[in-house]
Amino acid sequence: MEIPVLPPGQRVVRGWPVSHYGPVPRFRPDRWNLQVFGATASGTTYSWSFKEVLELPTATVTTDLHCASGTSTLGHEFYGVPAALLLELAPPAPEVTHVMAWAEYGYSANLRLADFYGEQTLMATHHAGEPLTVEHGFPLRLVVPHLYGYKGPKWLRGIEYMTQDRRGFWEERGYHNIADPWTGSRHSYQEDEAG
Ligand SMILES: Nc1nc2c(c(=O)[nH]1)N[C@H]1C(S)=C(S)[C@@H](COP(=O)(O)O)O[C@H]1N2
Ligand SMILES: [Mo]
Repeated sequence: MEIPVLPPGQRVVRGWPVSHYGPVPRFRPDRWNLQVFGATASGTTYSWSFKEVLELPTATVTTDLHCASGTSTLGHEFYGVPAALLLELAPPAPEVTHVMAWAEYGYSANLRLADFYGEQTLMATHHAGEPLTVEHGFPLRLVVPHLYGYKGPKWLRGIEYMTQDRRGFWEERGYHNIADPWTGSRHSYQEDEAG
């Protein structure tokens, strides 16, 4: 058996427990869209129906997931639309430095543009060959493998291009603005530490 390499302070839990704040939203295909808004290069807002999202080019990413509370789940195979592709389809203005990923009910997570652009960052529609379950984010979930789980909104609905940083849901509630698990950057009070 392969011994997993875990970020500091993490322990493996079996399977794939569900964890999030608040209720699970109901998917209404007729009302659902994915929007890219804020500082787009063209000044316009972009919008895709779920059917249109399913027609976009896809990639597969296999990754472990690390929750900032200290649990990790291993070997997830996600399939969906690379974030880098969205940046091509809806180019950001040159001044854009960060994005806010928005989910149903106002959940949000801010990311540096470079983290969103990361080659593993994916807007997943499928997990292990099956559509995501609603508890794990159906119809669309952001997966940012190199950051703690709170940077990956389930029930993703929008990407806002920002010309300066602004804190998202957990980042406003004591969690680290960058959320790098490999440096154990869990809490906002760690932000003034070197590195
Ligand atoms: N919309 C939404 N997305 C969310 C959260 C949330 O509360 N709301 N929690 C995040 C956190 S802290 C983690 S660890 C993962 C958990 O994902 P899972 O339930 O699929 O294991 O979802 C992330 N995405
Ligand atoms: Mo988490």
